[in-house]
Amino acid sequence: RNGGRNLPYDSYQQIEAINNYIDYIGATYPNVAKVVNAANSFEGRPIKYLKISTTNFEDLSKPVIVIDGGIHAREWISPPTVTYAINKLVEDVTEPDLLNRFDWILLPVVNPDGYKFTFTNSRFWRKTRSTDQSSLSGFCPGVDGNRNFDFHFGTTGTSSSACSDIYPGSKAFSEVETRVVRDIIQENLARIALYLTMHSFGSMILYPWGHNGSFSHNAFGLHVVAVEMANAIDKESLPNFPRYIVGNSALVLNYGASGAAEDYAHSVGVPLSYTYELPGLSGGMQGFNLSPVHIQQVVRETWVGITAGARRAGDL
Ligand code: ING
Ligand code: ZN
Repeated sequence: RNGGRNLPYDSYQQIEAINNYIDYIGATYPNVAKVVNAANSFEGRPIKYLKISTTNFEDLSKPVIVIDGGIHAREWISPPTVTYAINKLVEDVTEPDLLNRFDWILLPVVNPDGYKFTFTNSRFWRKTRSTDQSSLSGFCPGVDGNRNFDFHFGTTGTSSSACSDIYPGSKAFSEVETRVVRDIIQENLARIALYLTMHSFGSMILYPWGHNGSFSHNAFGLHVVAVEMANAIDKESLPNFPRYIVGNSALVLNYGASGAAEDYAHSVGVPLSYTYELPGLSGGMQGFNLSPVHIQQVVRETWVGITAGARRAGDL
């Protein structure tokens, strides 16, 4: 499609189109965008992200903002919120201060194998597609990427059955897909001001500690910035969209979950670390099937939330 030039926002985005778009951006805007082919997924698909920087990541005083999406395969509204952020930072630059003040790392699809599988085989697949976890895993492939991080691994909100949707894996970072996120965080740790991981659904902005509902040393800052992001989104939102709820992950969801990306990033020192639960507009599995007519609205209002968080993180 157009040499990768345009991604649709009136239908869901295929993995091949997202990868072509990332390559197109890197080739067309080499002064601000660098493609990183971080690794190949379990099934051999590239896991690609963009480093967006006016100084080629050489000004070590700039804060870094990291946003990932698509760690859970069926949450289709997540990747377009990240590709739209790429568009707003590189192509349709209406807020140049955001490009100048920060370096950005944008990873639209952490789990390309699972994402592909939801288009070709099984719409509500959540996990990765790896099969090397245990003897059982040949029958039940896949690991929950958002239980696979190394923080209180395998303690709460997980299942030791490989067939479960919340199977955390045989050990922390068993999955190449989560290792890519880990390495991004580790390589930029000193400078990451804000980490966002995009999920659906529920219209929530969640912060650590997700494993047990306790509050971190930075709970006040986490809460204040979350409220500001939610307020910014709600100002752009529509009457038929629910208002965003903000709070500690385990308290808001009413379940704790260990090994989540949000907790890992915060535990290693990222001061502001959040899970976005994007809008679903219906309950049950249909919440993952947000009608494509709503993609435009969600990506636009989510970008407003991201910009509010970025500006506040840059001021702290
Ligand atoms: N929700 C997250 C999940 O992995 C979450 C919620 C986030 C729990 C952070 C704990 C910590 O279950 C979705 N939709 O995946
Ligand atoms: Zn999720």
